[in-house]
Amino acid sequence: MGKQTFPDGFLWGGATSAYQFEGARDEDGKSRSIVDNSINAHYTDTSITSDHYHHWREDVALMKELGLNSYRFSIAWPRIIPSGNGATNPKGIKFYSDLIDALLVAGIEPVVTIYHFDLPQTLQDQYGGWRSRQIIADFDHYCYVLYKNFGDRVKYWLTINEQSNMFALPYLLNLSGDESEERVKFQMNHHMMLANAQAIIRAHEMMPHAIIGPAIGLSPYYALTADPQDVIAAHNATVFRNDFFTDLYFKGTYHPEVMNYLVAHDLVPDMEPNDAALLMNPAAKPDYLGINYYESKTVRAAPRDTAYHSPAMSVTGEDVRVGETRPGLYQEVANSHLPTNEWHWEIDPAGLRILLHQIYDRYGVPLIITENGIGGVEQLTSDHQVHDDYRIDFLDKHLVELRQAIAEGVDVIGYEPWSFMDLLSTTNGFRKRYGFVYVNRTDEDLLDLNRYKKDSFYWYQKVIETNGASL
Ligand code: BGP
Repeated sequence: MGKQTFPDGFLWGGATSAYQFEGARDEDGKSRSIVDNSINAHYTDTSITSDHYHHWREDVALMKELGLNSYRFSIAWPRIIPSGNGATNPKGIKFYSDLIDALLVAGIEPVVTIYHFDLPQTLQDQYGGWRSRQIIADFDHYCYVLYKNFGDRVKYWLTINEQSNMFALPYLLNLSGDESEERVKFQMNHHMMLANAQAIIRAHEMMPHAIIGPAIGLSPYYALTADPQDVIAAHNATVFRNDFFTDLYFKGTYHPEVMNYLVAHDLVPDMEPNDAALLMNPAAKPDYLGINYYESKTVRAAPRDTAYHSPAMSVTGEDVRVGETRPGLYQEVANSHLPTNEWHWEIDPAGLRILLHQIYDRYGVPLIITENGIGGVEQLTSDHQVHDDYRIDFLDKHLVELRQAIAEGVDVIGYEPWSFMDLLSTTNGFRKRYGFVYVNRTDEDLLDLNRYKKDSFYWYQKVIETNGASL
């Protein structure tokens, strides 16, 4: 590999998720998910979004024109098994089966997320969703259905999206974010870890050639100053926000510092005798790790008497964002060295390289960037163009750092920026756009849903064509 390019066979892609992109919320037998029911208070709902469900052929043609050789999308559990744990929906199976076939014909490798926040509401109603151990068997059955129907054609699988960020967006789990729910969150997390392990074991059994692992939202944590107390705070945040999750994935064990904290605060989840064996089963070890990277985080020491604050982002469509405080451990603060986007997310391309080194040093497994991108308010010109130079600048700088990390020895197999096409932002609706392709609609008005290529489309096309040499 020359310094100027990426490895041969590098996966160049783009990402989306079902509830943000498909629409057809109530069509062809699909039931509602918890996110369908929780995301509609402050901007448009999930009923139509980008209407990919009805435009998928055109969308795949655009992917091909862009030059993608891979595409990350998620499957909606309530479209495949509307009751959550009963009969499969043939129309749901057919939709994804046709999509996968069309992708393969176009030379695009599907990278399939099994779970991207959209738990069937029926399971939430029946037994509290992830609060209950019953979810593990139901998730296993859902995975079985996916592997049986698509395993012959899909090689790359992602189990659960952003397990760690579900702590940051408690509404995604029907939680309020209060400290009183800390125990529930750790219990849900335990169930997700078991479900993840089971999903990987089953994948390895049913699809020996598959590559499977979770996709997690991660940030490197910086100390605000060289005060050793701040440095310890950065260590603590790294342990609680990153290592805790990734250790459970790759080592099958609770990080000792987190476990001590859980014991001291009476937060240890209920566990059963076989749980440890399942988590540590060698067949449950992920083949790779998907990393969603948007920004780094900076922390300082938080005295014990500081108030607890969950890392909640308010889902109001407004620019509200409050960092996390864990008393005695760390407190998130702004980093004055970094510019921000319109929603105060800090822009830090070098942070990607730092993070990749941290994770690769710790686990030594192949990595894939499953999300990375910048959202903004955009204007379609009268001649149907979108001049998104800020996106080109953001992605260019992140790809340069990614290329550098690879040159320094980190094994990164692909890049799936968020998002291939405009879709419903989880926290800001259609006002915040992420795509290479503009979708002509707003939160208030569906307009014609036409697709228009942005400037970044042509820029990314060139990057892919030259395997990164144009950067
Ligand atoms: C990640 C999610 C995506 C997407 C992205 C952008 O956390 O996995 O689903 O939403 O963030 O965030 P937002 O839509 O809130 O701007």
